[in-house]
Amino acid sequence: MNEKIQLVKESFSNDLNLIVDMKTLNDVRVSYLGKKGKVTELSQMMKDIPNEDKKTFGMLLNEVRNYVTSEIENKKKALEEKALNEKLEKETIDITLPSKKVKRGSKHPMTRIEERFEDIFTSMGYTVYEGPEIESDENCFQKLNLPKGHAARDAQDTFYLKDEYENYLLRSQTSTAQVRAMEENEEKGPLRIVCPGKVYRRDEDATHSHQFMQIEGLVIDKDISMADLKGTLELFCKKILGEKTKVRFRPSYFPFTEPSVEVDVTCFKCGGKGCALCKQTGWIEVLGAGMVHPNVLEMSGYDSSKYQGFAFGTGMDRFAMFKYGITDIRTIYGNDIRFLEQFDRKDDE
Ligand code: 2U9
Repeated sequence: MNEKIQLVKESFSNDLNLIVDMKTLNDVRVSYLGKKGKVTELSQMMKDIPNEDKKTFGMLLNEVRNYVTSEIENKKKALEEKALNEKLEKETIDITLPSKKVKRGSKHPMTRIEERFEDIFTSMGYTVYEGPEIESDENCFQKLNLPKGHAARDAQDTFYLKDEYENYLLRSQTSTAQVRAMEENEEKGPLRIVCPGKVYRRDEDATHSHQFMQIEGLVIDKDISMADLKGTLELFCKKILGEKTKVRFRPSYFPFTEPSVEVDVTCFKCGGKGCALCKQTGWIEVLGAGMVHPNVLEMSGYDSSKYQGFAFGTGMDRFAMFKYGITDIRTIYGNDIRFLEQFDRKDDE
């Protein structure tokens, strides 16, 4: 009987060499340890073994079962390791391959101009203050000394909301944000802010877009005079357009300022000699400004006998057009990537 066990062991040792993959491993396992397997058959013989031999037979049987089980387990582990190594070998990543080119974005010319304006004014102690684009008629016109029916409203015709929102519109100037800042200032004390942002007008041609970018400033304090306005705007023009720039102030009219001025600078193309850009005058208009009208101060709760202010405004698109030589404002908003990329890494600002 014990020889039978020895034969099963030898036969298993030979069959081990047949194992080359999981399928052959399973076949060998079933043929020894399965229901009708050779080791299982040996166990079933136990009942026919004489009692005095049972112990030795049992020991040898256990030994062979353990041997078969552990060899099959070893083979299984070896096969799994081999498969893993083959997989790793196949899936090796070549880290020396050049990567896909990442396309770099570029700053929009309007973002560049806006940041330049903000840098200059914050360096003079101004805070950037922004307001919403949908505004009330009150903030956009009435609080700026433009009551309903005022003739100057025509120049700022915009887009109006309908039905229950008919008192709301797309703001035609960022002065609405300055009005908000004045109303929010509970002490009714000093203010020094610039308000950049989108504004809307019923306008459309090469130099006017239905939507453009404005920046307006407001300074309120005691003892503010036209001299502060002139000094501030002269400094600003020199910083943004170059130290050689000369500035002149012409009388003008705005409902929200009194007196009002328009600000011209010497043409940055010809230096003031006269060319096509400045229409041979040597000067280019760049800003509107004035001393804040007492009515405007009073309507937002300021005591106009104690406080004065100056304000100014300009279209940032106009500056972008000058600075980058853009001839049609519509290209700024066309989002053609070939146009926008031209301004990438321009460090001349
Ligand atoms: C308050 C009081 C006064 C802002 C000002 C201008 C003059 C001006 C235009 C120039 C070209 C805007 O882009 S543009 O159409 N702006 O000329 N803006 S004074 O005056 C204010 C603002 C707010 C409370």
